[in-house]
Amino acid sequence: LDKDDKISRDELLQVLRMMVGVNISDEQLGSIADRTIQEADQDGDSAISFAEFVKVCKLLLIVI
Ligand SMILES: [Ca+2]
Repeated sequence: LDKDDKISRDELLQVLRMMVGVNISDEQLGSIADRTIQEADQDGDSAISFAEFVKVCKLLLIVI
């Protein structure tokens, strides 16, 4: 993660990869990332702040 206090789609992909492990395709991971950003991005900047990331984690319990 870089230092801008936001999680971009690429960074979210890295985090998701760590969370779900290797038994998921890049395509699936990408669609999960798109979906979680869409659902969790509250201010519309297409990046996830920490507060939004907390929401992402809750969503992931449903998505995965
Ligand atoms: Ca945002």
